[in-house]
Amino acid sequence: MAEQGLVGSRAVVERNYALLPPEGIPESVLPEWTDAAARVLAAPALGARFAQYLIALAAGGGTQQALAPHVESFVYVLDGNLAFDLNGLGHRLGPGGFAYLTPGSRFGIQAPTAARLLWLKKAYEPFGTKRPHELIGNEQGVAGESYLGMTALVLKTLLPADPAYDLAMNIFTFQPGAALPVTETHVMEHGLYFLEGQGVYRLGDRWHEVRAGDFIWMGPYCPQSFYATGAAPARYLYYKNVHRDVEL
Ligand code: UGY
Ligand code: MN
Repeated sequence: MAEQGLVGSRAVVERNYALLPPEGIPESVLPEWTDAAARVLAAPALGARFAQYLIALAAGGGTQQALAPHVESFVYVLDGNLAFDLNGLGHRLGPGGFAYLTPGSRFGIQAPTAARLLWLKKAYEPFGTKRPHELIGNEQGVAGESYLGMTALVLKTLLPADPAYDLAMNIFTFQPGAALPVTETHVMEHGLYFLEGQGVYRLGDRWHEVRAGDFIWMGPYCPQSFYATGAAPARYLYYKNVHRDVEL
């Protein structure tokens, strides 16, 4: 989409946040994947303490690999269907399907027809002897809850609120005109993928127009708020590091 011409772009990269519209992110080849166009949305080079990718698979594309022993991962299917093998067991993931992969997991992905997925990886931070379990689900099977009593904001938490897990993956749905009630400023990071709709996002001290397909990285203490505009609900999937004390 070249709507903003040669010198215009909504992309912003600041020390503590980034807004990356999809049209500006070139494809990367990841050697572990075949017939896959990967877009690296977040990486340590940006300031993030995790990596996140948007991967578009052609029919027959996929991967067979193992995570590093200290690395956990989350897979979310945007569209298409995947044959998904996790530590030797076969599953099918359709749109809205997700998987949490424990550190060191072996996994295989194969797309019989074209598919797109989000993939997140981070170093697992252990707490005592508690360890997370792998999980397979679909967001359609997860009940949403109204956020802070506001019925126009619905939050789905895809992973258990259990200190064995050091990350949250949530889907927020805002009815048109709904907004976060405050400007948040917190130590946790976010990797946010805009699934549907549009709105304005406050990042730092500026408001930015955002819409489906955009990615936002928010670093620690990035002031943030959101206001949904347009006629249809706005929905985003976001990562948050949780359940761990500050390391000194
Ligand atoms: O969970 C959160 O921190 C969430 N309310 N933040 C956000 O949507 N930017
Ligand atoms: Mn937040």
